[in-house]
Amino acid sequence: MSQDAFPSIESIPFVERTSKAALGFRHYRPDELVEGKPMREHLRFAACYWHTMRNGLADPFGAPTARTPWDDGSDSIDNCKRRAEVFFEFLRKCRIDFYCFHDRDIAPERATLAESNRDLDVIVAHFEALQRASGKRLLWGTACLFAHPRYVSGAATSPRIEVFTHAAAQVKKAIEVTHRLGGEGYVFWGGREGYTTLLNTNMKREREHLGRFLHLAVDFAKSIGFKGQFYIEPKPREPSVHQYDSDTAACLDFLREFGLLEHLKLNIETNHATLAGHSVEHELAACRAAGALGSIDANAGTDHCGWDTDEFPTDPRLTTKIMLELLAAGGFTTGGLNFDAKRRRESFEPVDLFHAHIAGMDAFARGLKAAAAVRADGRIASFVKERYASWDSELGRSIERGTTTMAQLEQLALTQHAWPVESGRQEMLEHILYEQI
Ligand code: XUL
Ligand code: CO
Repeated sequence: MSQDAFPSIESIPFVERTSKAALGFRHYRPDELVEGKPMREHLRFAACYWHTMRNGLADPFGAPTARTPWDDGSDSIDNCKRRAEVFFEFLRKCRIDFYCFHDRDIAPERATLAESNRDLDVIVAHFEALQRASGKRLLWGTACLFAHPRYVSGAATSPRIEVFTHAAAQVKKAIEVTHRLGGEGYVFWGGREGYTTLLNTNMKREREHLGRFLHLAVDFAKSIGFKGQFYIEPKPREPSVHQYDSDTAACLDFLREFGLLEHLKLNIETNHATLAGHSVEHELAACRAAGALGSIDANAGTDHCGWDTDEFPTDPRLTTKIMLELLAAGGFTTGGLNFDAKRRRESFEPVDLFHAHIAGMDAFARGLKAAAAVRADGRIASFVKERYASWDSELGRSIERGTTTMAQLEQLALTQHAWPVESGRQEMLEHILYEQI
């Protein structure tokens, strides 16, 4: 296994909060118990292959800046293998237990599907060996159904049946290799499953095709005994102007409409939530209410620009809100915190990969401790409980059960002349919350 891509860095140490060490975890302690469970099991950190190993940090105005001395820039099998080794060295040194990938991140697309599959198998065998040697695990796999020009008008929602067919074959293979690597899940992010103008689009048919495509995947997974969790990842735009999986509500509606809700949970990404005009905690709460909270793509956006900037989530106020929702949902089962995040273009040195992930991991460890403290304190939860206490009455139960009619409510309302509404105390609650961080 490669040991020398980051020669000056050893396994990241655990340091005191006041330490001035350049690299060190100030909050993350994998074995520390929070609410009776080790931090590593609460957080289930994953690094993603596409940003960590394949993102050169180019932007629409400039060339890549990332320094990757281990990478010769070719798509040779040797280069793919070397990259994988460097990635596992990074996972080990940064104490990250899981990872995620797209098929085309780890092995190149060749001239034919058969050749692409053949080379993918060679690389997957290498990943298998690296996993075995390191104990690292695959959180989820996925297929890249958006980069190749054939997917210009969508994959499962392409107007061309040949493109749908190719996408199905690509997903079949991606599920197979995810299964082979013991992946705990498989993600569908819509990519180009949407449209730019209705003038050329049959929306009804495209949505039906997407529903059929997901059923094909579910049936195939069953046929090979893949028991991992399927996820759908909402995002409102980019690359399409309108995406069919635009936010949690749209995804839940889609899954229900096509009979898929029992087969898929959601993978919620912070920056996608903010692009949809929601907070990430809103999206997580919406998933929790539907019993569909699966996994999290951990990142952050910039308020001042409407793009998916995929920044590392370093703000403990953000991570505390996420962890509050996650703890309320009972924590992860198959899911985890996948850093779908890239360094800024100016953070181009290899050591910045460590700075970025450590900052994200420490922010989440801090958020976990703060969320647990908020729950132990109990004031916020009891405020919310008290706020709805009138619904715990006999009348409340009866309305909730559906055994009260509108006419009965009218009778009550005619004799009722006061509405004891109370202050929502938002500022007080925010004060309590931020005190714990
Ligand atoms: C794109 C995005 C993807 C998915 C996996 O915005 O988030 O990387 O997470 O395809
Ligand atoms: Co994502």
